[in-house]
Amino acid sequence: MRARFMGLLVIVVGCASAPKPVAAPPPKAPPPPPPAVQETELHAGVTALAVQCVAGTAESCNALDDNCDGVVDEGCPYAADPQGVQITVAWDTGADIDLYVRDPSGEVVFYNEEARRSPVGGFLDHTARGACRAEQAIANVESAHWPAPAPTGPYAVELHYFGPCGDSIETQVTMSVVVHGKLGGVYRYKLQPEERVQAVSFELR
Ligand SMILES: [Ca+2]
Ligand SMILES: [Ca+2]
Repeated sequence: MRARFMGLLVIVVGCASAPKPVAAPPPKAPPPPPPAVQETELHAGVTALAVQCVAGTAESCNALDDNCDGVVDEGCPYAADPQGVQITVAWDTGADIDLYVRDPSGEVVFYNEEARRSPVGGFLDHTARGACRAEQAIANVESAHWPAPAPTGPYAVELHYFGPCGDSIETQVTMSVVVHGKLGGVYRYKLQPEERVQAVSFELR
């Protein structure tokens, strides 16, 4: 009886130690490239700026990539996330300029506190009133952000010269677009008092 039991034990141990075939993992597909700015349309008078930067320069909060790293205004109180989409405008007078962006959801992202996020996540991460609220740390920059992944589709960037807050004078506005840490375009336009204009539109795909 004892001998028969031992024989069964040997058979069980032999089955447990048999090597199992290991399936090779399927090859990973490379990730798709991030979307890029396509089919840009500029309003009359809007100019596209060539790259104006010097590697190693300190970055200023001015809607420009001063240090040539592809990211605009990193280190400023906005633009904390270089992924997704960032649209930044800066201007050179004490005027109160407002940024409006119609995004791929069809809704407009602007300073309205009650509509802080568009259906695709867009919001203004910095608003400003120029000399109307000169106590603001950065009073002549507005910036909009869409978290990653960058929503694809049409974007329309509109500017409004809301109030002069002092002299009513022509104001030069610089606009920049960054998509997933890559500069998609920099533009400039001279906005007249009370003017409202769809300055730049583009497709992200
Ligand atoms: Ca930079
Ligand atoms: Ca800058």
